Amino acid sequence: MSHERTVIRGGLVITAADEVHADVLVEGERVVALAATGSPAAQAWEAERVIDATDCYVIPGGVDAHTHMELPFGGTAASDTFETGTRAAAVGGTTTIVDFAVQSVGHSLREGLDAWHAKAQGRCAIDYGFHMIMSDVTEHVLKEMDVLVEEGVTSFKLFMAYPGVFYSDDGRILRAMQRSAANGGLIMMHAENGIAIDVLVEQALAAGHTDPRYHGEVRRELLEAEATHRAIQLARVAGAPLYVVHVSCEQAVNELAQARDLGLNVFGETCPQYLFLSTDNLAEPDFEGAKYVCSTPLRPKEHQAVLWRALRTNDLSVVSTDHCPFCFVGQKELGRGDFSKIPNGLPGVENRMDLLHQAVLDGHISRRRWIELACATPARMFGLYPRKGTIAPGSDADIVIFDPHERYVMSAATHHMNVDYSAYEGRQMTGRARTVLSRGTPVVDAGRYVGHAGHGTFLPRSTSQYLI
Ligand code: DUC
Ligand code: ZN
Ligand code: ZN
Repeated sequence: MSHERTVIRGGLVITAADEVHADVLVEGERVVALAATGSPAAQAWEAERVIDATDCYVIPGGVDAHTHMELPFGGTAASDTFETGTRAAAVGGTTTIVDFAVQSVGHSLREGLDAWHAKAQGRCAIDYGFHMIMSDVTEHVLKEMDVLVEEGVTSFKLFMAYPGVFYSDDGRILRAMQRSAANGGLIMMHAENGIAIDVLVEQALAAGHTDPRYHGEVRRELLEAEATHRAIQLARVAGAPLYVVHVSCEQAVNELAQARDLGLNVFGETCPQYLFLSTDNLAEPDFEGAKYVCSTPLRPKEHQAVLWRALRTNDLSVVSTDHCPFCFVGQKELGRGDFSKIPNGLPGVENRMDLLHQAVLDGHISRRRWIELACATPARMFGLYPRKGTIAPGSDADIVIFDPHERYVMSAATHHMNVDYSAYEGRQMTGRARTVLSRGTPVVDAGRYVGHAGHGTFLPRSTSQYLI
């Protein structure tokens, strides 16, 4: 292993805990020391590589705990591979993803996990871990959960939506929660009542309501709130913690807030699309709304203020992307004339850190909360802290030199994600990653990708550190 030294001089180091003007010393793949800029200790450091971070922030690399590279869905597959998706993540200042391996119905967790290892190995630009999607909770699968926890796949996603595909009924959910209560795994829940939604889909199509905006109408807020409530009660019965993914609306936030007020270990995640986009986008004419079809769906913009408040009060504690891109041409178009055939998902892995910085500028969250939501808490929640999610002696040198003044316009013409549109096309941004280190190696320099496929390694994770 290389013991090359890098020193990052003159920046404002921001972690979830502190903001300090400090220089950072990196040796090989790790951070070894921080010292006040200009102090004798910092001045004495010598290094092969010196990075000038004057007027910049020095922040931990982003941890995106919810991505779906190459996910097979709706007869097609997400358009970013592990190679293109992790490259885009790096350019956007994210140095760790936790993606979802998928168990198919009738197959074991092992088969699903092996398949996802094969897709990712040797292809990633940054480090990656896996959660496991469970689509078929049998006695054998419950036993496999214990083995996966031992292997560092310590979180499991269940779906109350998508009957016939990923769906688990309440009995299967309860069994998986009981198992996770015993083995330390964390259950992640897609909380929407898919059985009821499918009735509304059928009725909408029969009434001739085929446009993308009906996707938002049938996936009712109440059906997200109801499923969130039910998931919380099942977790209580099982004595298990619960992490609810992609929370989109006020009614679901209220369920989480109530549970947390009772002191339950229930956590919520939201995503930039629910904070910055709305049903106005889903209603865009000429089928353009299909670009914004994801589940849970976008909501009327009144919900955004509720989500921001919940991010401040910690009723929501993580922002990840649910990155699941499908090209407009040839993929989203599968649903022309039938919104239920539009593949569900939005691109965003490249945009999250910058959008949340925009939220700092807009006064929604503080700089430290930005880092907490995007780096530290996801690392803790999924057993990666303090290796990831902070800048401290002993941590991996996953570091972003972030220029908070640089202006640019988000656009599909310039982004690195393998998708033919941007959900944020034309948005004026202030602040972006200038240099990105992944375990001490530059993967982005002057905003340009300089890494390589295969640099990223698989991260076996410990169990959730949510209680810490
Ligand atoms: N939601 C999406 O939008 N895409 C993939 C899976 C999901 O739950
Ligand atoms: Zn989901
Ligand atoms: Zn997802």
